Amino acid sequence: MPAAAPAGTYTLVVVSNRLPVDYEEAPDGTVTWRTSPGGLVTALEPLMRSSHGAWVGWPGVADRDFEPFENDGISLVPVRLTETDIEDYYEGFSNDTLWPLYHDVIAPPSFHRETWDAYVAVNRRFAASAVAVAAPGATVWVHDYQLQLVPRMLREARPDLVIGFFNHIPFPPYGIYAQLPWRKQILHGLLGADVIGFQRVADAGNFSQAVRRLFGYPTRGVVIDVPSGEDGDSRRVIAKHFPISIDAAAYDELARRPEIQARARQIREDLGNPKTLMLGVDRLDYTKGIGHRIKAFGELLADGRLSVEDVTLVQIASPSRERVSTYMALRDEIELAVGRLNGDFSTISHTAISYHHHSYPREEMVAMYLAADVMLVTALRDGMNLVAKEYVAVRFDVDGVLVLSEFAGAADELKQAILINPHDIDGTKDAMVRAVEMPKRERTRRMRSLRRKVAENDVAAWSASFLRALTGGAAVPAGIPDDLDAELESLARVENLLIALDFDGTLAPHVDHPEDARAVEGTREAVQALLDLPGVRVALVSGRALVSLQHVAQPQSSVLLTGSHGIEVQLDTPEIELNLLSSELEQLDILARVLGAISASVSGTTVERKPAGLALHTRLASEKGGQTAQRQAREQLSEQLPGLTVREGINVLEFSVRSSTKGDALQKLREYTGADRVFYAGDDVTDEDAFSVLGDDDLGLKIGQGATLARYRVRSPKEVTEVLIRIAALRSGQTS
Ligand code: GDG
Repeated sequence: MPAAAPAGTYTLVVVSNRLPVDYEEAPDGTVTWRTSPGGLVTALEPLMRSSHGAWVGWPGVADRDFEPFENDGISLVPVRLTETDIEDYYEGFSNDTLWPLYHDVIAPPSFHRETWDAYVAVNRRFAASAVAVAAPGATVWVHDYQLQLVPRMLREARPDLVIGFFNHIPFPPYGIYAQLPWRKQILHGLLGADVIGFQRVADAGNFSQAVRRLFGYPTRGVVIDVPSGEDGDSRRVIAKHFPISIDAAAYDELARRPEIQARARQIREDLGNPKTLMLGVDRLDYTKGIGHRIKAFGELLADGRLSVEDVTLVQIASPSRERVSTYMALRDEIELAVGRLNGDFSTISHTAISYHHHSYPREEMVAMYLAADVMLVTALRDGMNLVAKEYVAVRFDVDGVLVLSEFAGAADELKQAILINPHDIDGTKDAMVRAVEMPKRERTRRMRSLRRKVAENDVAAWSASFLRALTGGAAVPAGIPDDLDAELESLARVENLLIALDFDGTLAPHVDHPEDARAVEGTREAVQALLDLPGVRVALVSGRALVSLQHVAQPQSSVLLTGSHGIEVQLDTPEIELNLLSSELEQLDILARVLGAISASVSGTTVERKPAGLALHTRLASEKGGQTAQRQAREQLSEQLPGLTVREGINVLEFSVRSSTKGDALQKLREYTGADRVFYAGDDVTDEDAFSVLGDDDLGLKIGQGATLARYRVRSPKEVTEVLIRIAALRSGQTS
């Protein structure tokens, strides 16, 4: 990101409903702002400081104008909300329409046209505030369901911005989403972003499905092609899961403090030192399954499987959305259930449920987590559930049992918890008893694995991976980064390894004439060194036609080849696999005629024939000529051959009669080689299709700048060759 920005503007702008500060006014009128210690602030604070960032949001006080100010080194830009805005946009549309709808309609959503109008108006206000402080080319990261229209509003006002959106709550299946009268407007709003982040794979999938059903835009894996103009242009939008996390080290550190451990002991003592302390910590919300938990606990006491002499349940229900009627009713319902249960089962010396309807300081929460033998997370639907992760992060003693609903996003990662379906009361009861009775060894084994997960993917890793996918815009330094080098060591050790490489821009620098492209010095030797090692296969994955790839790359005979974005495949035999239908051959003829005519009329453009399509190269044309040729090609072909696949590369526009991507090519190669792990390197947008099919264990390497799904990045083909040499050396044991 550029370091300098015009005065009053910022290169990174975060937009969320609430600013991360609380307003306090002393009786004498002095105003102070206290940083509210949310996970998001912790995640973004260092970045905000180092990259000249600002945070746009509502300061928590209605009907008041505040000038932008600085707090704890972060620039804060307050957005004004009136009492009516809060009622209609926040409590109404956000929390009484979107919240229940997105949480699988656990409570019935209300649909009111007036609250929708307020939602649009307030989103516009947030967008305007962000536009006002965003430097040219700035990155703007919008958060959560209250602001889903903001990405599109930003793009319309400022096409120069890089726009990200993260949805903290689930995205519902189409059958539910479709109920929303404004379903198209919301999707359209979100699709203004370059990257749309979700908590779970399933959420991103639901979103892509809604886009297909409502707009018919093509989606491939995590990539959505969104038409961006009249002339058939499209933008690539990435919709992918980025599971959020917590500052695990900070929780661990707090838990190790002697005063907090003393407090944990005190809590147990105050509760009469029960054999087992169970804990629930939630905002008082109907999505959290507090009622189900209480019901299961009550039945266990009634059945005599647990007794109040041995087990106490502490339930923290922090106050939330108290002016929304569903929440008022929920509070009555929960408190009635707690009262009944305590009336039935508590004794003078033992309380069955110790219930608390307040908020506690973080230190007290940590002490409670430490004191609890069993943590109950029984959400009926939850984006992630950070409480589950906090419990794990606190347990430095590697003890304690987490009972976790499979309907919380955290269940995708925390597989060593006891996973439950909270709707199944009998199953939940069995899980609770199992947690109480779990032997120490099993507790330790599970908790160790849970702790590893949470420590590895902490909130800093979360925000870094989101921003990496979003921007990737910073200048890339020369050499192999340290973290990549560390990962190469483990990659080099796997039994069956597939090294798949794009050619142009990855092994060979881009050149004016495609036939002149050659791999950088040392590449051939590096590839040979890899080919000489047992268990290693090397493949080239190119957009070029195979004949052209063979001509420029001159690969060794044991290199596997795929060309034309996976349409042509050559695997250990001289034959090239490719089948075209007669209708596809006819389409090819028309394509050749149209592009031939355009190329003849715009100087500097050339047409390359490919097995299943043609490419129009504009690298040597003037900028205007290139644009004209590409526009004419799109216009004429969208009329004459509407079903064609169009792909845009650097100064090249490709049309194919058969749709295939480098992702398809890579899948085929993975299957064929039976590789345990895959290394893929590429530089172009078309390589994103390959990165998108990589698994957690695989390694993606992007060459150069630009948004990417790859985890690592190097500057140029020279570094790629260095990486290949390094893998070969590590695998052959020629290095320490
Ligand atoms: C939304 C999504 C997603 C609670 N009571 C007290 C207190 N807390 C803290 C917890 C935790 C946070 O509040 C709650 O986070 P959750 O993730 O559990 O749930 P939501 O509030 O519904 O959050 C959720 C999250 O966004 C992030 O993306 O995980 O799925 O619904 O950190 O510790 N903290 C203190 N006192 C309390 O009394 N100090």
